[in-house]
Amino acid sequence: MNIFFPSKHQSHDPVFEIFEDGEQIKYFESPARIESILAELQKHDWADLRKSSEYDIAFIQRVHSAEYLSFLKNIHPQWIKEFQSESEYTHSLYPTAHPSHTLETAPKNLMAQLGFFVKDLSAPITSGTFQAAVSSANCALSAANDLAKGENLAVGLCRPPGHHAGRQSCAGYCYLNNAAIAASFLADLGPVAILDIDYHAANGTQEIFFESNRVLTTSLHADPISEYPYFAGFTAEVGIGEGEGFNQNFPLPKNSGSEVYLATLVLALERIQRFNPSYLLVSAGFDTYKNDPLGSFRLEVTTYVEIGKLVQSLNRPTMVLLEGGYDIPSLGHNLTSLLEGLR
Ligand code: SP5
Ligand code: ZN
Repeated sequence: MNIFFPSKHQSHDPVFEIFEDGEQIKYFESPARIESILAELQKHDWADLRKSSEYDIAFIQRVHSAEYLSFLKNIHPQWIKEFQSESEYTHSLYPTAHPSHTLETAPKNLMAQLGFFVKDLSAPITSGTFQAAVSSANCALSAANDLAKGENLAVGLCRPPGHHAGRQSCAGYCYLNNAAIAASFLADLGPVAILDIDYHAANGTQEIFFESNRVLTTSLHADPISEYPYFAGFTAEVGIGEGEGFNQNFPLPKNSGSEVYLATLVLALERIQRFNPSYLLVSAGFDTYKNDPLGSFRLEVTTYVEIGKLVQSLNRPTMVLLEGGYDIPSLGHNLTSLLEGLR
């Protein structure tokens, strides 16, 4: 099984994020996540580790607006040029003002653009962020290309993650929506189902395909009434227009354990089976693990084997992309467990 890793993820390494109480927290989403996973996967002969290929930016433009991509690429160098000295290359940019809901086009002013495109204080933009995000999207496209060529299982160790990124917004460690980019690529070949098993609701992925019946989006996550991303991930959000009935959320109470989790997963898989996709994309976050510092669920290492087996029972060409998961020492084991269940 090919497991693709992004070649340039290290260029994105913010120092801190800001939590509700104003405290600067050491940035949870770090390069060490990938290094730890790679170290574990190297022990398994079924894991063919490969550097991801490069793809035309046109594949990313199918999901993200030209204005947003240009913002991500240019905001940091423009800021350096206009306001800062070279010694401040390591600084990250954070929004300090947000527009009203009715503002539809991006403002010209740089600082105003930050508020327009950046939705929270967990998506700072550093000098290497754009390069790393593109590298992560290419990792997703590499896995999708394996399925297009007839492989049954492929993995993308995407970093930075993607599922909170919207068509023109970054948030929650996410800048480009890797899953949506890969799904758009595969949707030319047949219907695609996305199953998101990160602890947090897949609000970006949901937004991008909300009006589509070509890509079914499903997500199991902590109830957004009390957990990030707060404003989306509720059961009433089912899609609109042609997409009505093609988004399904499965919120679970805080502190949920393996039993309720697996029972709910069966419901999501039933919906996917009814959709009868040609391809299945699993957005896999491991912040559902019992030791995760950001999540409250209590999944065990063995739960991921069960998840893998249940997903495998759909018997579809399947790609797995990394989303969240912040207990770094357990990440490799948990991913390995999921993949062993899927094999
Ligand atoms: C990809 C992914 O897993 N992104 C998750 C982003 C979560 N950001 C949470 C920010 C708010 C954290 N509040 C914690 C309060 C602790 N008392
Ligand atoms: Zn998450």
